Amino acid sequence: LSADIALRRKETLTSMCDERARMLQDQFNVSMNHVHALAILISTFHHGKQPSAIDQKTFEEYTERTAFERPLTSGVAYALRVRNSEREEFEKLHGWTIKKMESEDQTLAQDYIPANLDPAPDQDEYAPVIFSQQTVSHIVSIDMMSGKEDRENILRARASGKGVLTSPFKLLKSNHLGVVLTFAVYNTHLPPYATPADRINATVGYIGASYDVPSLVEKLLHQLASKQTIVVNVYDTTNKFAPIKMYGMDENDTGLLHVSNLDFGDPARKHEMHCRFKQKP
Ligand code: WA2
Repeated sequence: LSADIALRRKETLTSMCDERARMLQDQFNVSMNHVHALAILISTFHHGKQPSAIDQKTFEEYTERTAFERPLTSGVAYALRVRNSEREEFEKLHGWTIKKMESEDQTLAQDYIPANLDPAPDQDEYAPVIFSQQTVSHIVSIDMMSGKEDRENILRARASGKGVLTSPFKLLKSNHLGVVLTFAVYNTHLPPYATPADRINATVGYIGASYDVPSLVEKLLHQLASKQTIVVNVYDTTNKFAPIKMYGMDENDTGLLHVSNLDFGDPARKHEMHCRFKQKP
């Protein structure tokens, strides 16, 4: 194989991989901006109005009609911050108890419904989902602080005021790995220099979006009709010694590999796209 052809092959792989990585990153960024706007919508029309202008029906209709603004997401939901001292009143008002997030086998069961879940055990505070897009209605009433990944996201989102991402984990009622994006909702308009303590104090709830990564990346790559040519894998490389595969088959070595960086907007997480040609030259 001449050096000239080899070089051209390398350039082709680089540009195909970079293009796909940029598309994925851009679509992720577009969704993130819209989820951020939803946090402001909740702050303005739910917490900022007496009585609230948003109920489950309004939220469901609005999020369904604006779903095109959030490519790659499988659903959005709003969880309210509830202190233990407010729990009884909250539960009486809603007519249901705050539920504990349950084990995988329980949530994968065909007849799984939140009403069958156990009540959340006593905690200082909870984050029960009160509004949801219809696609994730199975998380209504579940305390999002009772799930490890969701809890970490909530704590980091409210202290930082930024959109934050979980590591890949198995989402409820899904067979694949996904990630959750969280923005805190505050009861006042906080200045950029607000301290973490100010932010934690002013927190009233959390808006979150779930990304079913395999099916959404698949859909994106499908639009490009390049699947005969290259194999794409997406990794969470936050821990570079233990990367987590979020999308793709086992990489089989066909020689040339190109790695494109992916920036999903949370500096605490690192992601990469790995591309290879399907066939050896
Ligand atoms: N949304 C959908 N499926 C899930 C999930 C989740 N979290 N966690 C596990 N499976 C309401 O950060 C607040 C959404 C959490 C937001």
